[in-house]
Amino acid sequence: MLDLTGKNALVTGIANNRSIAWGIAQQLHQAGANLGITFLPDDKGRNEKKVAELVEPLHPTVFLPLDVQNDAQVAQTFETIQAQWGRLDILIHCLAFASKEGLEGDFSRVSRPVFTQALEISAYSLIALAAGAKPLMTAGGSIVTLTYLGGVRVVPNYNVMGIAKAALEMNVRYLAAEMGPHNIRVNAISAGPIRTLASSAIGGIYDMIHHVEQVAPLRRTVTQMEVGNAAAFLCSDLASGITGQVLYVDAGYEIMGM
Ligand code: NAD
Ligand code: IMJ
Repeated sequence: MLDLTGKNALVTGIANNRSIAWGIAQQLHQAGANLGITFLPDDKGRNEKKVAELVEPLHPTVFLPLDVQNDAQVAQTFETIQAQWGRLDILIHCLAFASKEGLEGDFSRVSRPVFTQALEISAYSLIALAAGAKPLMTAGGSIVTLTYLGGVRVVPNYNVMGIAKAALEMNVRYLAAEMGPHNIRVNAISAGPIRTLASSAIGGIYDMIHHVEQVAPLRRTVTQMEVGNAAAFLCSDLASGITGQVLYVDAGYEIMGM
């Protein structure tokens, strides 16, 4: 049985009810985990209000602002967890960002600042959060991040995010090697395309989703809940022998060559 009772789980990346992180948070809650939720703060506090209302039914015992570009907020997150929970068991990294110019046009035109920001937010942040989590995962732990096929194959317009996901997937392997002796497992889920804030803003996304529906072995896309189920599995003792892996939750699309 998938049981996360008594486990403390920190979930990043919830923006709204379409977020993949929202699907993951619901499945972790259903499996009995105690939740901490972070939100990306904005000037008017709108995000905080929206995310607070959304997650209220899951009764999070920690609720914190976290912009991964802000070192003080990263440090504060783990100080609060240390003080409130004493121990962390699960970390969900479910966030990415590239400036729009980095997601269209000729890849070779990507500027240094666009490249640097995409890599910092989407890939470096996993290292920063894993480093903060490590000393709190005193009974072992599980870290899960979200990646996409565009990090290993060329997907139109994914451009700079493809490089960020390639770096993220390699981060998973180096972190898994470092943290394995502490019984901390680090894995990624490579999700197929899902309609979220991050994907709906992309030109041609509906055609790409339609293509997956025609070609993937299951002839459909996947849901946030299916990704959430895979994340709950990876965080549970059922996955105690799995680390450093990229698990495709994509209706089988990745195996197809034609
Ligand atoms: P989303 O827009 O709901 O989530 C992205 C999250 O990133 C938001 O909550 C946003 O607040 C957060 N974020 C951006 N910059 C941040 C920063 N500086 N600090 C902290 N948080 C920040 O979209 P989503 O599709 O749920 O994306 C979640 C993850 O899933 C991303 O890593 C994305 O690459 C990955 N993914 C998405 C798909 C898809 O098709 N939607 C497929 C595969 C992988
Ligand atoms: C993103 C771009 C191009 C093709 C894409 C995507 N496909 C999919 C996505 C086919 C599925 C969504 N995805 C996997 C992402 O990781 C998206 C990341 C992202 C999205 C935005 C949009 C708004 C913005 N910046 C972004 N940064 C990262 O301003």
